[in-house]
Amino acid sequence: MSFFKRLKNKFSGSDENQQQDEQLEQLETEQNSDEDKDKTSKKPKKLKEADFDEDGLISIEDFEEIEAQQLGAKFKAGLEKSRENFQEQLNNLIARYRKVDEDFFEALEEMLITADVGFNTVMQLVEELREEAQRRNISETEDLREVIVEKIVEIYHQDEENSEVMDLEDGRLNVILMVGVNGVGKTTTIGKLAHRYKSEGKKVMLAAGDTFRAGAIEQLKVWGERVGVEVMSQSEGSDPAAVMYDAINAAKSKEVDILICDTAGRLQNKSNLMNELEKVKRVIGRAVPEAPHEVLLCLDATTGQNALSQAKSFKEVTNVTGIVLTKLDGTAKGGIVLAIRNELHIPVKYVGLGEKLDDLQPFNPESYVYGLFADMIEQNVDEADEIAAPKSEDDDLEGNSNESK
Ligand SMILES: Nc1nc2c(ncn2[C@@H]2O[C@H](COP(=O)(O)OP(=O)(O)O)[C@@H](O)[C@H]2O)c(=O)[nH]1
Ligand SMILES: [Mg+2]
Repeated sequence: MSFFKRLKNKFSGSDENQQQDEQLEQLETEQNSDEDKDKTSKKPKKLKEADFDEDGLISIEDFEEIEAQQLGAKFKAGLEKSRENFQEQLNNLIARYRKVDEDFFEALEEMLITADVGFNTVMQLVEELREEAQRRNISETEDLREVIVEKIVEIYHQDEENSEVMDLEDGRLNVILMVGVNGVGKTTTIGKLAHRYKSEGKKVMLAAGDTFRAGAIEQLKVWGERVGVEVMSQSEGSDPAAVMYDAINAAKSKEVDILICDTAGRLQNKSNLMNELEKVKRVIGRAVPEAPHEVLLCLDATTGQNALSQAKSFKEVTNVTGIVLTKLDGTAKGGIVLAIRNELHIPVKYVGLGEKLDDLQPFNPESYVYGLFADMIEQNVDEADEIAAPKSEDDDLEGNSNESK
């Protein structure tokens, strides 16, 4: 099965499912004007009575299938701006340079750099494309589409030591420290994470460690109420390390599974930030060995290369274990994900795809490239299928231009 076909089946459902669903829908809604049935707005697999066992449960396979499709839909919606940009640019390139040559590769490099993919990553990616094109004897740019997308995933996987998986374990107090400059989305992300872990059945607590910015404590409390988790706080201006200390003790005595700590985002003065973060980490580490288990750096995708330099600064002052890339929905330059991964060697653990509670999703390179190229992937697969099995055109051959009998 081709790479595109595998992605399409995984994230948007196989055509077999789709056809069954469409038949079902038609039966349900009688005759309906189906002219404007939008191919791009596929819904996740629908369950039928036969999919449930006698206990009313669905199989793990069905569950995973639905989950993948929901994830595909989320990434597709969140990356809409980037997708429009990427697909349009790539289509233009392919139309302009029909033959695979140096001019094409140079234009492709330029396009990817403009999309925030990052210089070194672009050089590596395009170099590998050159080799692959030569090895597979690809001479038409049209035939490079799939290779380009496949290479993006491959490049992402190269950095093996970096895993997207969170270091969270059952049976212990897990501590997550959220860091990043003002306005990148730390507090919002904490709310979304709390919602996610709580709905997974975990006992979650939040610590209002941003005691510096006016309103920050209140903002976290609002999230706590919305999600239904407890927030430990002290008054504005108090020592964040003291907030953490109290929060950890409370978390221990209440047998909390996951404690998520908010922090202030001052980067203007690096040595201050370093001292503050160091102290916070020390206090946490003393109370819970090995903690914080995760130090997540929040970066705002819409700030482009600026996000990269923020990451470099934070990496200098604290041991960042993962990135949360927020506001991917707000940028057309979704290539920043690749730059972060390849130039900083820190895994992207979550991405923010919108402002709703469930718009924070675990990062995964395949759902990412699906979101980035979904229409192109679907169109490509459909065309390949048509070539493999042309539709019966008997009606047309017989000159029947309409269905009237
Ligand atoms: N569109 C969008 N907005 C986001 C996302 N994450 C955060 N925001 C917004 O970014 C703004 C700043 O967020 P906040 O959590 O206060 O940032 P903090 O200063 O780092 O704590 C808020 O208006 C959030 O709604 C996201 O993934 N998508
Ligand atoms: Mg905040």
